[in-house]
Amino acid sequence: QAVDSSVTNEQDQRVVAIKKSYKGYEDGIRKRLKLDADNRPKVSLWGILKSMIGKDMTKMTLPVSFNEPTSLLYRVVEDMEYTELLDIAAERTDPTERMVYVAAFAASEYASTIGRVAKPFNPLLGETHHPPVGAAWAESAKWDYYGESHVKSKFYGKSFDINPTGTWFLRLRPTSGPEELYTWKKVTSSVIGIITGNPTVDNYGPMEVKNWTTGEECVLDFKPRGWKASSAYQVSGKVTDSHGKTRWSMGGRWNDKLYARLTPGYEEPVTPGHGRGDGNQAIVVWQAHERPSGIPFNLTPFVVTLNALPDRLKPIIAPTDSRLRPDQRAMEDGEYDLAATEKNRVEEKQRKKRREREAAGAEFTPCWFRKDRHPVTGEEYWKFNGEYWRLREEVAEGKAKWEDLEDIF
Ligand code: CLR
Repeated sequence: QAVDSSVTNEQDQRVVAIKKSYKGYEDGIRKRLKLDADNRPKVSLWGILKSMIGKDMTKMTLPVSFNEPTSLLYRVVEDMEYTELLDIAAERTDPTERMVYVAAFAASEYASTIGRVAKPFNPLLGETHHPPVGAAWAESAKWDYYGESHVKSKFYGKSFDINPTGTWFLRLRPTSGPEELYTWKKVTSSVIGIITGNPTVDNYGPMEVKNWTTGEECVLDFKPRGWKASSAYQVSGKVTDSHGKTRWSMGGRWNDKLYARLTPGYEEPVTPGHGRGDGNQAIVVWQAHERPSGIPFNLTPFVVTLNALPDRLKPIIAPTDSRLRPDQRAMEDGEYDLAATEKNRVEEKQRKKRREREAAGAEFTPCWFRKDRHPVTGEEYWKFNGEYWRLREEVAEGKAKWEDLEDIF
C-alpha cells in the first residue's frame, strides 16, 4: 500500500481515503444477531391498525413489537447491498451496458423488502438528520451515491402506501472515460393483505434512470401484484441509447433475478432462458442473496451487519451514531420492554430539546449536509460537506474529538 504523500493519482487517493474508513472493522463483519428466532409477541395487525385509517406513518402510535431493529436511516443504507453492480458498471466501455448495471442496482434495492412487514424506528433529530428527511452519502473508488430519503405515507385501510419523493444520484467514474451523473426516483411501496391477515410488501410503478452526461435512459416498470401469483414481483423495461433507440430489453423479478438482452432495432419482452441463440441470449445481470436461516426479523445478510458495534469501532464513531441508539439495540436483543421504555425516553428527550430550541428561537442545523441546488439537475438536494469522514479520521488517529454534536441518546 502506497503512503499518502507518494500517491499522486486521484483514483489511488480515493482508495487510500476509503481504506482509512475501514478502521474499527478489523474483527470482520457479523453474520448473526444475538437472537436466532423472532420471538416478538404476535398481535393482529388489522386489530391495531383499523382505528388509524387515513393517518400517515408518523401519526400512528404502534407498540414496539411492530418494529424491527432498524430505523429509516438503516433502510437507506440497506439499498447498498449490491454495490458490486456499480463496480461492474464502471468497468464497461459501452454506456448502454453501464446503464444496464446501474438500472439493475436501482432495482436491486427492493429485494430486501420481502418478508419485512415491520416498522423501522423513526430516526431522532440530529441522529445525523431531522426525522422526516434522511440525507445519505456513500463514496467508493469508482462511484459516489447520494440522495434524500423522504416518504409520504398513508394508511387506506386496504393498503398502507409509501411514496418516496427524493431523488437518488450516482456519480460513476468509468475506467474508460469521464465521470457521469445518473439519477432515479424510487417506486411506490405498499403493504397489502392487512385485512386478510396476510400482510405483504409490494413495490410498483415506473422507475426512470437517466444518464445526464451521455443521454442514455432506462425505464423499468414494476408491475403491481395482481390476483395471479405469477404476476408478483415482475419488472420489465428497456435501455435506450442517446438517440432514443432501444438497445437492451430488461426483465425479471425484483425479489430474485434480473436479465438483460441486446435488442438490435426491435423490442420484445425478456423471457428467461428463451434467448434466440448466438449473442442474443438473455444475460443474468443481478441475483438476490439468499436470506440466511437463524436470523430473526427476516433481515438480509447485509442488513445483519448494519447495527453491529465491534469493540474496536466504539471509540471511533460519533456519539450520534445510530449503532449507539439504546432502544434499537434492546429491540435487536429481544428485550422488548426495555426497547419500549428507551424509545419513550429518547423521544421525550427529543421533544424537550425541540421545545428548548423553539424557546430560544434557534433552528436545528444538520452537521454533515446542507441544502443546495444541484449543478446538473437544478433540483434542491442535500450536499454532503465532507466533514464527517475528515473528523472521523482525526478521531481515529487521536487528533480530535467529536464536538458540538447533540446529545440525543
Ligand atoms: C421503501 C423504500 C424507500 C424507503 C422506505 C421507507 C419506509 C419503509 C419502506 C421503504 C418499506 C416498507 C416499510 C416502510 C415503513 C413501514 C413499512 C418498511 C424501505 C412497513 C412494511 C410497514 C409495516 C406495517 C406497520 C404498520 C406495522 O426508499
